Formats: sequence, C-alpha cells, structure tokens
Amino acid sequence: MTPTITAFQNSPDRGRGLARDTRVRWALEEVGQPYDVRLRTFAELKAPEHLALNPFGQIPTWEDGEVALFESGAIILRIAEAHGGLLPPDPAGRARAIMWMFAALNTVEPLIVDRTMVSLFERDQPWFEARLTAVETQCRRRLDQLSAYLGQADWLDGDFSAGDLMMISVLQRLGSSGMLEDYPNLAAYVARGEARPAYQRAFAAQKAVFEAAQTAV
Ligand code: GTB
Repeated sequence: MTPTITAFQNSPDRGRGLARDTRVRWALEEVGQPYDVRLRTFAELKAPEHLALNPFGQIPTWEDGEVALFESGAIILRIAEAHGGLLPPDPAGRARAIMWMFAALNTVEPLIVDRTMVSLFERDQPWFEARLTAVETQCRRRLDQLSAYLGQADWLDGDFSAGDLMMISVLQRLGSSGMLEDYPNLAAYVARGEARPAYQRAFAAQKAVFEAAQTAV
C-alpha cells in the first residue's frame, strides 16, 4: 500500500522546506518509496480526524495500512527499517545510525528550535538581546562539539544514513541565523545533504504545495 503522510496546506515557511514533512519526504525519496500527501489546514490539524492520528495536532503523520504514526523520527525509522539504504546492514552500525537520529532530535534540535522561537516571538521583550545571546551560546556549544566530531568527514559515521538525514534536517533550521557560516565543515555537510537528488526531489515536492496554494489565491 502506498503510504500517506500529512503536510501543511499553507506552509508557514513559504516553501523553504523547514516544516518536518520535508525530512520524511526526503527519506521516502532516498529509498524510492512513492507516497501520497494529505494536506491539512491549521484548523484541520486541531479537528478530531487529525487528532486521532496525532494527539498533538501536528504534521507530519504517517499511515501505511499496517501502522499509523506521528513524530518525524518514528516515521523515518519506519521507512529506514522497511527499505535498504538508510541504515547500515551490520547491527552495530545500525545502532549508531539510530543513535545519531536521537542525537539530532534530542540533543541538537531543541536548542535550535529554542533559538528560532526567541528570535521570532520574543523580539519585543526588554530582555530580548540577553536571552538571544544565552540561547545562541547554548547552540554554539553544541555546534562546536558536532563540528569537532565531524571534522572533514563527509558523513557522521561512514556512509550516508538516516542519522545524517536527521542531523542535516535539524541544522537547516539555523539557515537565516548566519550561525552555520562560522562552521565551514557543518555548512559543507548540510550542502552535501541538500545536493543529494533525493533531497532535491523532496524539496521540490514540498515547494510545489506552496506554489499551488499561491496560484489558487
Ligand atoms: N516532534 C515532532 C516531529 O518531529 O514530528 C514535531 C512536529 C511539529 O513541530 N510539527 C509542526 C506543526 O505541525 C510543523 S514542523 N505545527 C503546527 C501546530 O503545532 O499547530 C515545525 C515548523 C513549523 C514552521 C516552520 N517554519 O515556518 O519555518 C518550520 C518548522
């Protein structure tokens, strides 16, 4: 059965690919699995039909006839386990790739999301500059560590894996902050991921949703 994912009807990032359906689309493209997309408005995300799929009222979700899932990490693991190419065949390498998925989601993404939230929603607060400096310091500490680990390697652990897909998707959210420019190896790592044909197809697919919404207006 062709799996179905959900994505924003009107992407708030105007097709820049930062919403979390892009990483799921990317994983699907990497393994060559066709998929359907059900687009949701913000109101629909909070309606019973969608809440039955994701109690937090968010995208992305996943249905494949056997299981319905939410959480981009769980969805990408499902895809990676069902197909070759995103997890190494040896058990230890596979465990390490999954570790990097968790590291991206638990150890790196929260700091980057925090920084984005502060810069978007706390700008008018009197303490904005001090708070931004504090969250950026936290981010930089993680980026220093990640950059030191990656060094000049192409990927985090041998061949490209779901761990890289997740880490690159997370780092992309630093985009407009300019912070990645201070880490040339991480910037090159993100660019390497974005140059993959599977990423290009995923990006184009999510962008097409935004463009279709524009022409419909
Ligand atoms: N932990 C979950 C996962 O990994 O799947 C988080 C899912 C999540 O945050 N979904 C967001 C959502 O549905 C969309 S991706 N939000 C709607 C809501 O909560 O009501 C987050 C996102 C949103 C917008 C931008 N942007 O505009 O740049 C980027 C990322």
